[in-house]
Amino acid sequence: MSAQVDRIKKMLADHEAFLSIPNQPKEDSNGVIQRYQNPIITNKHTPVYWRYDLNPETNPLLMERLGVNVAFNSGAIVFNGKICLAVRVEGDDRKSFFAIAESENGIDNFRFWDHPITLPETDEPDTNVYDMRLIEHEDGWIYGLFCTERRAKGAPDADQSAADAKCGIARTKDLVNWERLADLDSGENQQRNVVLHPEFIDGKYALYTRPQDGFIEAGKGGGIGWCLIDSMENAKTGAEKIIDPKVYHTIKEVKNGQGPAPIKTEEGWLHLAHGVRNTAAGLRYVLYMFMTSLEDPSEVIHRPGGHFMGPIDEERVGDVSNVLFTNGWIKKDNGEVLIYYASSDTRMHVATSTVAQLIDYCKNTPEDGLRSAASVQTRNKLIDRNLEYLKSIGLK
Ligand code: M1P
Repeated sequence: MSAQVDRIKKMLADHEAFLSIPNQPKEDSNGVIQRYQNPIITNKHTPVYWRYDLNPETNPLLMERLGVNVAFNSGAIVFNGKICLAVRVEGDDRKSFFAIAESENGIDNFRFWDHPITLPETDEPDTNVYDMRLIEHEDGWIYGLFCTERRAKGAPDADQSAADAKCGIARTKDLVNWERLADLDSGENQQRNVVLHPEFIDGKYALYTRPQDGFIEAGKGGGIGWCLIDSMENAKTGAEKIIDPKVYHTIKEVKNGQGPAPIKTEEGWLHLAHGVRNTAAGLRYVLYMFMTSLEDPSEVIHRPGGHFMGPIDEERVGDVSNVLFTNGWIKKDNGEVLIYYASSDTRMHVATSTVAQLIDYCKNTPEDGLRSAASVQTRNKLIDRNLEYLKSIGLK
């Protein structure tokens, strides 16, 4: 008995030491964002008492009972002065659930709250829920919009992987007690990456959508959509307007999706999204940005070309390799922006930037010219300006 208690003490102490490791910025930066050395949340950050049965009577060998496979795609919010992430935790049974992890500085020392979120179900139980966006709406609620998947209606017995995907909606005031609302009725069975705009538009709620016919096939969809709805209760989309389409031979040729809710700035709304392209090695997911107008958030005013962040180094490898995905970021009062992103459907990272840097990036990164010749032209303009400048300061 006491030997078991000693082992538990050591496990808890080792875990505490692991959670307390400080996270330092990586040495290099492109001047737009600053990556950090360590992932901020992994499966190993989940509490020991979520995974082990600690009672010697029921687990004399102190073996792990309920493994956690990965911890990734997290929504983000400042709550009671702490940075809180609604982490997508996936057990070894492949079911995802949401759990809040909090940190003082948003860079390290993330700790999970004692229990995962108990998310109420609708009359049609979810098989799997994932990728919650946390949105503090001006109506006073914190909304959690997420994807709910159930086995595809009418799928033949032989096909046990086809899924219908809808936008699930829940709301809370304290991140503990959640009220589940009806799933978004968009007349579609492939609706992922739905995000609520934080402000009313013409007295209505505004949603970023992603209408598709299948996991890959866009069909009549194909891009980030926008629609206004009267209420979040029994929410129903009307006409969806595509505001940011997928485009041939770009970083979003296969599909794209809004990341977190956009950040309001004096010069427009900053948007972070993911774009997907096809490769011989499978799909590649990168992050990209754009800006929309303050007067009309469905009007794109800046469209920087190419990816904002792509998977690098250890980020490239995981359960679904070559993927960066984001559904959370935070603007601090001092203008700093904490960008929460997951790599390869396995772990969470943070990168930092500022509102000023992100606006500069969006305004001054040339648009994708959509042809190799146009790309060379754009690059030559930069080279010529630089050579002239270097000569003027005697360095060429
Ligand atoms: O595996 C990569 C991502 O695939 C899906 O994103 P999308 O719907 O844009 O293709 C989601 O399942 C997401 O969770 C996952 O990270």
